[in-house]
Amino acid sequence: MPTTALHPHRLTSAQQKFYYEQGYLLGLPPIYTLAEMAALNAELPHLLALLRPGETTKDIREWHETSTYLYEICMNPKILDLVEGILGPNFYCWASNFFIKDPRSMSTVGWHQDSYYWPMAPNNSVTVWLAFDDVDEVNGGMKLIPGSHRGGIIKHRKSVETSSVLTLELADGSDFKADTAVQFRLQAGECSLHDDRAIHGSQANPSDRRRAGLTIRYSGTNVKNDLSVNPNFKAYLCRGVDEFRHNPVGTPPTQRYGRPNFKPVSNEEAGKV
Ligand SMILES: O=C(O)CCC(=O)C(=O)O
Repeated sequence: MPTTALHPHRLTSAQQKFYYEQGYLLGLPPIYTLAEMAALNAELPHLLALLRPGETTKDIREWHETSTYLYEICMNPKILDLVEGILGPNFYCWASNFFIKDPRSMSTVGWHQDSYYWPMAPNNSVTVWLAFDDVDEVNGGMKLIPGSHRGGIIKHRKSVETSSVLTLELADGSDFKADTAVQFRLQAGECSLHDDRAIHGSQANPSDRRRAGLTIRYSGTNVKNDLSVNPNFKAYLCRGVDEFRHNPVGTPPTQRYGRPNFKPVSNEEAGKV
């Protein structure tokens, strides 16, 4: 029996080749059944209840460090099998955050490359975008420019699209061609993978359906965070060994829902870009 039949989340060589060439992967087997996803969604209000006045779901960053609810998702063996297919045997998890667009939300995500925001080197990180809802072009699903991860890191400019939840973005036409984008479509419980250099973004959600996804970031153990920019960075080894020991190691959470007592800092928030 082929290995993939026993372990459907282990990537085939064709999937790996596609990812390395295109910078993303879709069409993966579900991580959670619809019933499991419904249970996870039913728990989400407990996490949202921890937001403080003035905060939004975008402020749920790195709460996997203090919530077993999120930590267990980040360490789901099915997700780790997918990531191992890209990063190899030794990798860690270091970030998680929600991108939630409520029904009729005009909020967008401007075109960007994740690695422009991250004080990390080298570029060897994968994002898992786990759908909490069915996601498509109608409710503002993500779009990505295939192959754009091979074009280098481009200087971002201040967002002109004020609806964007990001303050920096790339310009359609001069930096890349938006009409070459692939539309991501996922059912709740499914996920996509993308490279940290791939150009991606998303439109508003004019529909009456929520569009929620959890992004989880994984890096090869060779990737080092710059603590002078992001001092509270913690690596949680997912698979293999950390033969480089570049980063502080995190302690797994013990409570179901909790929030860290720090805010992560990106290059942009530190005024480095
Ligand atoms: O959810 C979105 O629309 C964008 C997500 C994103 O920018 C990311 O995963 O880095």
